[in-house]
Amino acid sequence: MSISLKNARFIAGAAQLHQAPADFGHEVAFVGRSNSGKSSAINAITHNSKLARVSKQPGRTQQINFFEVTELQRIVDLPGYGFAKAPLEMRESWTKLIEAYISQRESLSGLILVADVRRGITELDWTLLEWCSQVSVPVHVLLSKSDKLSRSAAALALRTVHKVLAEANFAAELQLFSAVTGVGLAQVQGVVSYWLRGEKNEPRLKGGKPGL
Ligand SMILES: Nc1nc2c(ncn2[C@@H]2O[C@H](COP(=O)(O)OP(=O)(O)O)[C@@H](O)[C@H]2O)c(=O)[nH]1
Ligand SMILES: [Mg+2]
Repeated sequence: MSISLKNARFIAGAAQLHQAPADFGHEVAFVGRSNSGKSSAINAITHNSKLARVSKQPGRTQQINFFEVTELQRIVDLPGYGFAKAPLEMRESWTKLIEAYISQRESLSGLILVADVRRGITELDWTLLEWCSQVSVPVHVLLSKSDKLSRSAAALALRTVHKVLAEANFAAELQLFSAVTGVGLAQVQGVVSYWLRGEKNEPRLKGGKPGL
C-alpha cells in the first residue's frame, strides 16, 4: 500500500497525554530541540507548507500536535525542548510530556529526531535517544538545515555524528536534510511511510551515501 503523506491534516493538539487521539494504528513522531526544524520537516514531507506552524520564536509549540494521514496513521509534532529562556517549570513539564508520550504511546512506530546540522547531537537529544532505546522505539536522525553548510562541511558533520552514535552503540540511522533545498527529502519520506505501514525496523535504503 502506498501512503499519500499529502493527505495529512491537523486533528488534535494535546497539552497532556490523556488528551491525545485514540491510541491505535501507527504514529511517527518528530522530536528535537525547539527551532531545530521539526515543523518545517513535517511540512516538507507532506508537501504542505501550512500544515505545522513554523516559528521564528523558539519554544512556541507547547503541545503535541497530531496530523492524520489516514484513519490508522498519524504524524506527530512534539514540543521542542532545550529552549534556554523558558521557565524551569515549563521546561520540566515539556520533558515529562515527551517522556510519557515515548514510554506509553502504543501506536508510536518510530521517532524522527531533528537536530540542527551545525549543533549536532546535544545533551537533551542523548536523553531522548536513551528513552527510545529503553522502550525499543526506532530512531531516525535528521541533521537539518544542511543548506546552511557547504556540501563538504555537511558531509563532515554527518560522519562525525555517525561516529559518535556508533561509539555510544545507538543503532539510529542518520541523514542530512534541508527543508529549503529538499536534500534528503525522499529518504525521510521513505522512512516515515515505512513506519506508518507498521514495519518494525528501519528500511535498508538502497545505494549511495545517506542524505547526499
Ligand atoms: N535554512 C533553513 N532554515 C530552516 C530549515 N528548517 C527550518 N528552518 C528555519 O528554522 C526556524 C525554526 O523552524 P521550525 O520548523 O519552526 O522549528 P521547530 O521549532 O523545530 O518546529 C524557522 O525560522 C525555519 O524557517 C532548513 O532546512 N533550512
Ligand atoms: Mg515546531
